[in-house]
Amino acid sequence: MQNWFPENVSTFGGDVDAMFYLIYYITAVWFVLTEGLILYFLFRYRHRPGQRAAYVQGDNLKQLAWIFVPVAIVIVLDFWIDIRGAEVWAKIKGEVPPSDIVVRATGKQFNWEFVYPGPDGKFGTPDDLQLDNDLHVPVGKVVRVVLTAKDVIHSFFLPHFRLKQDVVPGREIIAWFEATKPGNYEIPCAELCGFGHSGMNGMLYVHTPEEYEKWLTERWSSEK
Ligand SMILES: [Cu+2]
Repeated sequence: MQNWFPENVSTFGGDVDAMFYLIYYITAVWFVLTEGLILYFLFRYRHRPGQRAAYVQGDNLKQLAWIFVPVAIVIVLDFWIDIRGAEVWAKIKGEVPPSDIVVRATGKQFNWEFVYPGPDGKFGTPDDLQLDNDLHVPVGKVVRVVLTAKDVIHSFFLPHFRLKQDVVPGREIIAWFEATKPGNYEIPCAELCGFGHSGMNGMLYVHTPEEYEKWLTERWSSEK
């Protein structure tokens, strides 16, 4: 199953993947168990000449157990998934860790606008830098993304980071991630947002600390 996912390069990606595996294995075992039982009963109680079928109303406790025991097992398995899922949710969505970098990301038909606050660390000042579809971050740092949309609902998706967050006009939603490996990773829009939706695809450049410093220096010395 490992190969079904894109490579995980975020600090919390492993926790999200663990949830996928948990649900996958629980449903796989349950599927084999129930389908196996159906096949067994089909064979065991198949038609034989001269044998009459039993008339079962299912109204006594012994027969009702066939419903209630599986229901109880399913509820226990559900709670298992819920409890594990709540831990992962709290880690990713509950508390945003102190951030090293803050970027504003705005979804619009049909691209991502990324705004950096610049050396003064404040948005809305002349040293802000806006890039279309390109997001540059260093590896091993907590990046806080302030998400909003200009027109319709979009969805900020970092498949390699197991991060997906709806982006809603009129709201500012905080997301965060920390990259574990330098490289280039896609930022598709994961919410059908119009005829150009499929082409709405940004690129996340995860740099080594030295590369990132170099990028910062080049950006703010040449353009400002
Ligand atoms: Cu979109």
